[in-house]
Amino acid sequence: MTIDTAELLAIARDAARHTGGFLLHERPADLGVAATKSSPTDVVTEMDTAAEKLIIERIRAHRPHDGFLGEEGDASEGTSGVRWVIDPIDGTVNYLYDLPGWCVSIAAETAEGTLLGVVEVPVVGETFHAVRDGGAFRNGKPIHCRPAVPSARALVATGFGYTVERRTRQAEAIAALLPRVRDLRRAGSAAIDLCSVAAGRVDAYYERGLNPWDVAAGALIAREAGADVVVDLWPEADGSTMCVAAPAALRAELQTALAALHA
Ligand code: LIP
Repeated sequence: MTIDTAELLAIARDAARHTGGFLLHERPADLGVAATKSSPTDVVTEMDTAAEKLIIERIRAHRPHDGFLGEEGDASEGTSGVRWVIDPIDGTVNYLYDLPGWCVSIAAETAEGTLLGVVEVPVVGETFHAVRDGGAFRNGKPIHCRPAVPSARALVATGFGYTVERRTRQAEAIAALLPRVRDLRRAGSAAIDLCSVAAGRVDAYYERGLNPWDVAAGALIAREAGADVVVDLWPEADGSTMCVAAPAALRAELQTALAALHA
């Protein structure tokens, strides 16, 4: 079946823009926690659920035979060969606290992998997108990752899990890493962190325990911006893997350092 990538990108951008506007302008002043997942701090709000429903409705209106995988539980096999991977709010805790670091992340994948990705950051009015082999863009302008620097000069983004066990290990690793890099940043959204690598706003990003919807769009955008991105490193018994994104030479150096720190 021939896939019209331009059509899919237009649908993804429309859904991300529309949902981003809904989340930005309709956020209840008294927004609270509607449910929790892997721990008491792994939260879901009513807006996460509403946004995922909105995205799927908007896409399905154009693409009734596609499949879906959403963070908030929407999962359906399609018959078209296209599956949409959706994080309706990446950076949910930031959204809950009315901090700016949240986004809508939408990717379309086929049997060959991720075909396109859109990351909409409404509070700052930025839309990142990429199509496989088509480059990466912010608000329609090409973006590229920074040239590789030695890790001692690298500004490194990372994130933390929600369980005490994982956070204890992550704290030990980051305590050892901090003196060996320029500095660290913790934005609270994997998709935004990956887009920051793509736009040259950080030199590198790593995090263990991400879900497919956290990385689907951002990993393609970072790759299309010239970064090396690995998302399935060092699988552990809990099913978690490590994601590392950076220009090739720095990615290799950072990966070696993280391995030595048992991150
Ligand atoms: C978030 C990730 C972030 C991670 C947070 C959280 P969510 O996803 O994007 O990188 O550090 O703990 O998992 O839960 O906001 O969709």
